[in-house]
Amino acid sequence: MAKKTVLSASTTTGDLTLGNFIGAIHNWTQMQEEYSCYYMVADLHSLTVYQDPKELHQRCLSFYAQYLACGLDPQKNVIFLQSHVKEHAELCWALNCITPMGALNRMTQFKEKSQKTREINNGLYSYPVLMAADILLYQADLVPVGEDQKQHLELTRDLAESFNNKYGKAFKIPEPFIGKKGARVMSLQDPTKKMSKSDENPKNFISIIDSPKQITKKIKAAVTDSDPDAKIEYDLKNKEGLANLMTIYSVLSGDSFEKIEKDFEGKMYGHFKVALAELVCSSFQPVQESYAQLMADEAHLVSLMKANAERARERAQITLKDVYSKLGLVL
Ligand code: ATP
Ligand code: LTN
Repeated sequence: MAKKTVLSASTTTGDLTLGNFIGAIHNWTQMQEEYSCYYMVADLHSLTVYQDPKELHQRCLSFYAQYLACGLDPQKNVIFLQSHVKEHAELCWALNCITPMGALNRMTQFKEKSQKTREINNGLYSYPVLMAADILLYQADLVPVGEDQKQHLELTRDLAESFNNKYGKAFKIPEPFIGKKGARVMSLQDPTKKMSKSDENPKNFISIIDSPKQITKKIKAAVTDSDPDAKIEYDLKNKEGLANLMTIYSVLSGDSFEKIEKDFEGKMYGHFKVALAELVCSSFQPVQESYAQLMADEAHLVSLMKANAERARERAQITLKDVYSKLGLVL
């Protein structure tokens, strides 16, 4: 039987965080053995918020290297930059023309992001349509994402069904794949808010390329609660800061919450934080070593990008041709 197809992506804003790693990339690396995977650097999506051109250029290279450093294999998977496959923008336009404005008005990420931005552009508004194009171009069966992307996935499914009903079946209906643990890693300073790589305050997130010193400092300063006993217990309602740190510990170590509670019985928050910092640093050490090596050979990185983009385009062109033909355009 043919392997199922997986597609996922991250936008080129900031550097990948511990939240992206646990909520997304960790699952991506596990899926690459079993599925036919497309992992994309969503550089076009990042343009919805102003990016300094020089910084963006550098960040695209850096992001590609961060994907590979996290263990994604460019021979086993297709790992590419969105802007290298022009079919994304073309399918996005076709989908824009069947997207009800009302559906976009309901997108919570747009509502949140537009509150933070002074100039709201059309790209930010139609961002979920480009995301739908990313997924549908490759006929993805599964889309591994964090919880924040669930609503965008639902829109993708609605658009695919709507097109299939109007013009004939062109798209597979994708399913979201949301991990059981760590699908929503929270900010270190405000555990009611999602950890986000574009956060203005770097104390809120840990980047996968932060130095061990920075990682330790940020974890030690993470907000917990005022329990006088500082008991290590998983209590999402009353101890959300600690629950977040325990979730990170659990995903990275593979230990259950019960085991963590037992191992840290009688210990205080400070002790747990030191152990967590050591675990995060040791998990990121091989990633950081590999990242440094990859960034030292830009020509090699670019040649990998180009070869992978060619493979992505081969698949994307098939879907786009079919869509254009179903729409009645002259091929
Ligand atoms: P930005 O701050 O620019 O919105 P982000 O940190 O939210 O960035 P994205 O590029 O939007 O990251 O997301 C990449 C992937 O990581 C997506 O699958 C998303 O669901 C997942 N993800 C993002 N933040 C978290 C988080 N805090 N916890 C778990 N998964 C996350
Ligand atoms: N919008 C996503 C990034 C993204 C994506 C995709 C995720 C762009 N295209 C396709 C999955 C599939 C986000 O995480 N902000």
